[in-house]
Amino acid sequence: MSNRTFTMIKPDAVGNGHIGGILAQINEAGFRIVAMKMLRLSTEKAGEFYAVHKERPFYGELVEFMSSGHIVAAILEKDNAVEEFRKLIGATNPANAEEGTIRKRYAESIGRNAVHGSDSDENAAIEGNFFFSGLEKF
Ligand code: FUP
Repeated sequence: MSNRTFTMIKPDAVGNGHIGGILAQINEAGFRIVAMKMLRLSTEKAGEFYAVHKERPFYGELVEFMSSGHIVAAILEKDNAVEEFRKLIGATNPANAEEGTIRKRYAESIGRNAVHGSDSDENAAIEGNFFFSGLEKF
């Protein structure tokens, strides 16, 4: 069990003005921000990040969406961070997400679903290192 996870606030939520609301909910849930930045991914970099989904039918749309506007990337810390954060964000499809979860509150659809959360400790480390150097983590 690791105490770190990686998240992105996706272009739909950034564009709809929900950075502040989502960060407040993350703070209230007891996560510490280890690293954070706002940036726009190129289609190439978005494709690289989601390479595990390359063969899935939604890959092209996912890459296009994730490079369509700015995102906020962050590394978060809390005991059992990966599992705790996935509980906080709710199901991939907001229609199935529990009341009060970030996706229930802010996501538009399964594709435009407001936030990313790592699905394992191993991926949390890989994804955090994709965006942040050692000098950018506190
Ligand atoms: P999650 O771990 O909850 O982010 O979900 P997945 O890893 O299964 O999917 C990664 C991203 O692909 C989702 F955030 C949104 C997108 N996706 C779709 O657009 N359509 C789908 O049917 C499934 C996922």
